Amino acid sequence: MTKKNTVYLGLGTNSGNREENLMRAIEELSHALGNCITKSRFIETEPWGFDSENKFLNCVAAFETEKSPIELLDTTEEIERHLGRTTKSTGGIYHDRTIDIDILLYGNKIVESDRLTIPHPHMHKRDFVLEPLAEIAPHIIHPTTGKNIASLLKEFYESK
Ligand code: PH2
Ligand code: MG
Ligand code: MG
Repeated sequence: MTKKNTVYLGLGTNSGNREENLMRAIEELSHALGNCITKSRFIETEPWGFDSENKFLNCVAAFETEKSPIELLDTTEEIERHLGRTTKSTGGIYHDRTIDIDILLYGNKIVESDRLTIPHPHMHKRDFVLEPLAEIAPHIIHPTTGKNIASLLKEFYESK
Protein backbone atom coordinates (compact mmCIF):
# COMPACT_ATOMS: atom_id res chain seq x y z
CA MET A 1 0.00 0.00 0.00
CA THR A 2 1.24 3.46 -0.82
CA LYS A 3 1.66 5.75 2.12
CA LYS A 4 -0.65 8.73 2.49
CA ASN A 5 1.01 11.99 3.42
CA THR A 6 -0.51 15.14 4.82
CA VAL A 7 0.40 18.19 2.78
CA TYR A 8 -0.26 21.85 3.56
CA LEU A 9 -0.79 24.16 0.61
CA GLY A 10 -0.86 27.96 0.62
CA LEU A 11 -3.35 29.51 -1.80
CA GLY A 12 -3.47 33.13 -2.90
CA THR A 13 -5.30 35.23 -5.49
CA ASN A 14 -5.54 38.93 -6.23
CA SER A 15 -7.38 39.07 -9.52
CA GLY A 16 -10.77 37.99 -10.82
CA ASN A 17 -13.41 36.63 -8.43
CA ARG A 18 -11.02 35.83 -5.60
CA GLU A 19 -13.40 33.79 -3.45
CA GLU A 20 -14.41 31.67 -6.40
CA ASN A 21 -10.76 31.20 -7.41
CA LEU A 22 -9.92 29.80 -3.95
CA MET A 23 -13.00 27.57 -3.86
CA ARG A 24 -12.36 26.19 -7.34
CA ALA A 25 -8.71 25.54 -6.54
CA ILE A 26 -9.64 23.60 -3.39
CA GLU A 27 -12.22 21.63 -5.33
CA GLU A 28 -9.79 20.72 -8.11
CA LEU A 29 -7.08 19.85 -5.59
CA SER A 30 -9.48 17.53 -3.75
CA HIS A 31 -10.23 15.72 -7.02
CA ALA A 32 -6.58 15.39 -7.98
CA LEU A 33 -5.04 14.63 -4.59
CA GLY A 34 -7.58 13.21 -2.22
CA ASN A 35 -9.64 14.57 0.59
CA CYS A 36 -9.24 18.13 1.80
CA ILE A 37 -8.86 17.42 5.52
CA THR A 38 -9.23 20.98 6.68
CA LYS A 39 -8.98 24.53 5.42
CA SER A 40 -8.53 27.92 7.04
CA ARG A 41 -10.74 30.95 6.69
CA PHE A 42 -10.09 33.17 3.69
CA ILE A 43 -8.18 36.26 4.80
CA GLU A 44 -7.67 39.51 2.91
CA THR A 45 -4.05 40.66 2.84
CA GLU A 46 -1.95 43.47 1.39
CA PRO A 47 0.30 42.46 -1.53
CA TRP A 48 3.69 41.48 -0.11
CA GLY A 49 6.89 42.05 -2.09
CA PHE A 50 5.35 44.02 -4.93
CA ASP A 51 3.06 46.99 -5.59
CA SER A 52 -0.50 46.40 -6.68
CA GLU A 53 -3.87 48.01 -6.01
CA ASN A 54 -5.38 44.55 -5.80
CA LYS A 55 -5.43 42.97 -2.36
CA PHE A 56 -5.02 39.23 -1.95
CA LEU A 57 -7.35 36.63 -0.57
CA ASN A 58 -5.24 33.91 1.07
CA CYS A 59 -5.89 30.60 2.77
CA VAL A 60 -4.15 27.37 3.71
CA ALA A 61 -5.63 23.93 3.10
CA ALA A 62 -4.48 20.43 4.10
CA PHE A 63 -4.85 17.35 1.91
CA GLU A 64 -4.05 13.71 2.28
CA THR A 65 -2.29 12.38 -0.80
CA GLU A 66 -0.32 9.44 -2.15
CA LYS A 67 1.44 11.64 -4.70
CA SER A 68 5.17 12.26 -4.37
CA PRO A 69 6.38 15.85 -3.88
CA ILE A 70 7.21 16.26 -7.61
CA GLU A 71 3.90 14.73 -8.70
CA LEU A 72 2.23 17.14 -6.28
CA LEU A 73 4.08 20.07 -7.87
CA ASP A 74 3.02 18.94 -11.37
CA THR A 75 -0.57 18.79 -10.11
CA THR A 76 -0.56 22.23 -8.47
CA GLU A 77 1.02 23.79 -11.58
CA GLU A 78 -1.55 22.16 -13.84
CA ILE A 79 -4.40 23.46 -11.67
CA GLU A 80 -2.84 26.96 -11.66
CA ARG A 81 -2.82 26.88 -15.47
CA HIS A 82 -6.32 25.46 -15.64
CA LEU A 83 -7.66 28.25 -13.42
CA GLY A 84 -6.14 30.83 -15.71
CA ARG A 85 -2.77 31.62 -14.26
CA THR A 86 -0.65 32.95 -17.10
CA THR A 87 2.43 34.35 -15.39
CA LYS A 88 5.09 32.70 -13.25
CA SER A 89 7.25 34.67 -10.83
CA THR A 90 10.80 34.77 -12.13
CA GLY A 91 13.78 36.09 -10.20
CA GLY A 92 11.57 37.15 -7.31
CA ILE A 93 9.44 39.52 -9.42
CA TYR A 94 5.76 39.07 -8.55
CA HIS A 95 2.63 39.85 -10.57
CA ASP A 96 -1.11 39.91 -9.98
CA ARG A 97 -2.44 36.37 -10.32
CA THR A 98 -5.75 34.51 -10.49
CA ILE A 99 -4.31 31.71 -8.38
CA ASP A 100 -1.04 30.74 -6.77
CA ILE A 101 -0.68 27.36 -5.07
CA ASP A 102 2.44 26.91 -2.95
CA ILE A 103 3.55 23.69 -1.32
CA LEU A 104 4.29 24.70 2.27
CA LEU A 105 4.82 21.37 4.04
CA TYR A 106 4.83 17.73 2.96
CA GLY A 107 4.56 15.60 6.09
CA ASN A 108 7.88 16.12 7.84
CA LYS A 109 9.89 15.74 4.63
CA ILE A 110 12.66 18.11 3.62
CA VAL A 111 13.08 18.45 -0.16
CA GLU A 112 15.73 20.46 -1.97
CA SER A 113 15.82 20.18 -5.73
CA ASP A 114 15.97 22.53 -8.71
CA ARG A 115 12.21 22.68 -9.01
CA LEU A 116 11.14 22.36 -5.44
CA THR A 117 12.09 23.39 -1.91
CA ILE A 118 10.04 22.06 1.01
CA PRO A 119 9.34 23.53 3.54
CA HIS A 120 8.52 26.56 1.40
CA PRO A 121 11.61 28.77 1.85
CA HIS A 122 9.66 31.95 2.67
CA MET A 123 6.77 30.59 4.71
CA HIS A 124 8.09 31.68 8.13
CA LYS A 125 8.47 35.29 6.87
CA ARG A 126 4.91 35.70 5.64
CA ASP A 127 1.93 36.43 7.87
CA PHE A 128 -0.46 35.57 5.02
CA VAL A 129 0.88 31.99 5.30
CA LEU A 130 1.58 31.69 9.04
CA GLU A 131 -1.75 33.12 10.24
CA PRO A 132 -4.03 30.74 8.30
CA LEU A 133 -1.65 27.82 8.92
CA ALA A 134 -1.63 28.53 12.66
CA GLU A 135 -5.43 28.58 12.58
CA ILE A 136 -5.65 24.97 11.32
CA ALA A 137 -2.37 23.42 12.51
CA PRO A 138 -0.70 25.38 15.34
CA HIS A 139 1.12 22.33 16.76
CA ILE A 140 2.70 20.75 13.71
CA ILE A 141 6.47 20.96 13.53
CA HIS A 142 8.24 22.87 10.77
CA PRO A 143 10.95 20.29 9.94
CA THR A 144 13.94 22.57 9.23
CA THR A 145 13.56 24.83 12.28
CA GLY A 146 12.12 22.19 14.62
CA LYS A 147 9.59 24.76 15.86
CA ASN A 148 5.82 24.55 15.76
CA ILE A 149 3.73 26.94 13.68
CA ALA A 150 2.36 28.87 16.68
CA SER A 151 5.94 29.68 17.79
CA LEU A 152 6.95 30.72 14.28
CA LEU A 153 3.98 33.09 14.17
CA LYS A 154 4.85 34.49 17.59
CA GLU A 155 8.48 35.04 16.47
CA PHE A 156 7.24 36.70 13.31
CA TYR A 157 5.17 39.23 15.33
CA GLU A 158 8.03 39.83 17.77
CA SER A 159 10.46 40.59 14.94
CA LYS A 160 8.23 43.34 13.51
N1 PH2 B 1 2.13 35.81 -2.94
C1 PH2 B 1 3.29 36.20 -3.47
C2 PH2 B 1 3.82 37.55 -3.32
N2 PH2 B 1 3.04 38.37 -2.49
N3 PH2 B 1 1.22 38.78 -1.06
C3 PH2 B 1 0.10 38.37 -0.45
N4 PH2 B 1 -0.55 39.17 0.37
N5 PH2 B 1 -0.40 37.09 -0.64
C4 PH2 B 1 0.23 36.22 -1.47
O1 PH2 B 1 -0.24 35.07 -1.64
C5 PH2 B 1 1.42 36.63 -2.13
C6 PH2 B 1 1.90 37.95 -1.89
C7 PH2 B 1 4.11 35.28 -4.25
O2 PH2 B 1 3.57 34.09 -4.45
MG1 MG C 1 3.35 32.22 -3.58
MG1 MG D 1 3.86 29.98 -6.25
